Amino acid sequence: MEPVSNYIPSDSLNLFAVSPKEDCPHEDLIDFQAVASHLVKEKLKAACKDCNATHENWMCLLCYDVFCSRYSNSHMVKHNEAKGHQIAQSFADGSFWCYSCDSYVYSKNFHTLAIKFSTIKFPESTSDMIDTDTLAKELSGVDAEHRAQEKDEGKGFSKKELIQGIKEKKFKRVIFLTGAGISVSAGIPDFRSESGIYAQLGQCDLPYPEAIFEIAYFKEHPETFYRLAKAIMNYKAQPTIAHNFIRMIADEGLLLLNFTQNVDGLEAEAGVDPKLLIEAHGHLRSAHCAVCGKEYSVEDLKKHIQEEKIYRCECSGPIKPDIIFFGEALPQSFYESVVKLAQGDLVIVMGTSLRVFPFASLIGMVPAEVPIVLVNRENTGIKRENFLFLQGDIDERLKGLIGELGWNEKLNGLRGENKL
Ligand code: CNA
Repeated sequence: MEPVSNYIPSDSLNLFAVSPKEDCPHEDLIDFQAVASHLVKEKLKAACKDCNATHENWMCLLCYDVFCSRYSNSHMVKHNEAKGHQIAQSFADGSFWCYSCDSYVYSKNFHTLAIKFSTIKFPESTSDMIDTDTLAKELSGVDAEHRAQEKDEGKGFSKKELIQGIKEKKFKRVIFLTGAGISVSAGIPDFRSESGIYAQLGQCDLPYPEAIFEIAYFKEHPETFYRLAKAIMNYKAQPTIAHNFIRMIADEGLLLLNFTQNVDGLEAEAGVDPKLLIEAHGHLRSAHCAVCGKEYSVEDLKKHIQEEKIYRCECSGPIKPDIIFFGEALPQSFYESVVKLAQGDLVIVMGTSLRVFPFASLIGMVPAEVPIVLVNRENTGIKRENFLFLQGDIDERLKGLIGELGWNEKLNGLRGENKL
C-alpha cells in the first residue's frame, strides 16, 4: 500500500506524539479516588459552568468543574489558563487530556476512571452487569509499565494447554479481542507501529495525529480524513491468517464473539458470521452526516472521496462513513455484549495496543479463572495469572499454532493471504 502521506499534503513537517503520553508528571496532582466519586451520571449531563453548553464537555480532574471543549467555546482551555488545572476528562469518549503536556495522557492510574466512565455512560446496558469496583481491582493487575518480557511464556497457562484445549474442544466459548495489527499483513497500516498511520501523519497539517479521527476536528476539517479514506478505499485488502484463524475457530463451533476495533470488514470477508462480530469502532458500509445524523448513500460518499470532494448534507455538515471517531459513542451492541466476557472460557487478544478506551477496558472484565492468550509484537500491558503471551509476528505465531492443531489444509482452503 502506498504511504498514507502520499495522499496528504506535506506542507507541515511537525512530528507529534503518536500515543497517549504515559508519564505525564501532572497526574501526581490528581486524587484519583476523589475524582471517581465525582464521576457520576448527573455529572456527565452537566452543562459548561461558563456558557451552559451541554455538548462534548470535559470535567477538570483537579476541581471537578465541567467546561466546554475547544470546539465549543473553549471554556476548559480558559479554565486551564486561569487556574492552572492541567488534566481533564472528555465526556464524549472518556479520554484524558493534559493541557501542560499538550497531549492525551494515560497510565494505569486512569483505569478506574476509564471504566467507571464506560459503565455510567450506558447504564441501561451495563450497570447490572458490571461491578466497577471489582473491575478496578481486576485492572490493577493490568500494568502498562510491564511490557514484553516473555516470549511464549505465561503464568499458569501454557501453549500445550491452549492447543489441547482447542483440539479436544475443552474451550467452547472463545472470545477474540482484535485490533489493527491483524490487518497489517493485508497492507492496511495500524495506528501506532513505526510505519503506522500516526507516524505517516507526522507530515500533515494536523494539530496532533489523533485529530484525524476526532469528530470535532472532522466537522471543521473533513478533507484530511477524506484523503486517508481514499488511500484505504483504493486498497483491496484480503483476509489474513489471523482473520482465517478466527473463522476456523468459528467453524469448529467454538466462537462466542469477536470484539474487533477494526473497520476494514475483513473478519466478515473471511466468513465470520456477522452475528458473532462486534464492530466496536463501526464500519464502512453506511454513512451519515457528522452534524445532524441524516443517513446518506455510502456509494455516493465513496464517489466524493474518490473525486476528492467533500460530500455535504443539506445542513452543510460533512458526511462520514459510520466508523466511530474519538468523541463519539460506541455502538449499543458493544455495551450490550460486554456481559459475554463473563461467559467466555478462553480469550484471545491479537494485534492491539489496548490504548483506546472503552475497548481496552474489556480485558479487565475477563474473569480471573479464564485464560487470556495475547498474540502480538509486544505485551500491551496484560499482567495476570492464567496468561500466555505468544510474542512476535501474528501470522508467524498463528501459522505455528495452526500447524500444531493440524489445521494447515483447512487454512489453505480459505480465501485470503494465507502465505503457508
Ligand atoms: P494500534 O494501537 O495501532 O496497535 C496495533 C498493535 O498491533 C500494536 O501493539 C502492534 O505492535 C501490533 N502489531 C501490528 N502489526 C503486527 C504484526 N504483524 N504482528 C504482531 N503484532 C503486530 O491499533 P489498535 O487496534 O490497538 O487501536 C485501535 C484503533 C486502531 C481502532 O480505533 C481502530 O479503528 C483503528 N485502526 C483500524 C484499522 C483497520 O480497520 N484495519 C487500521 C488502523 C487503525
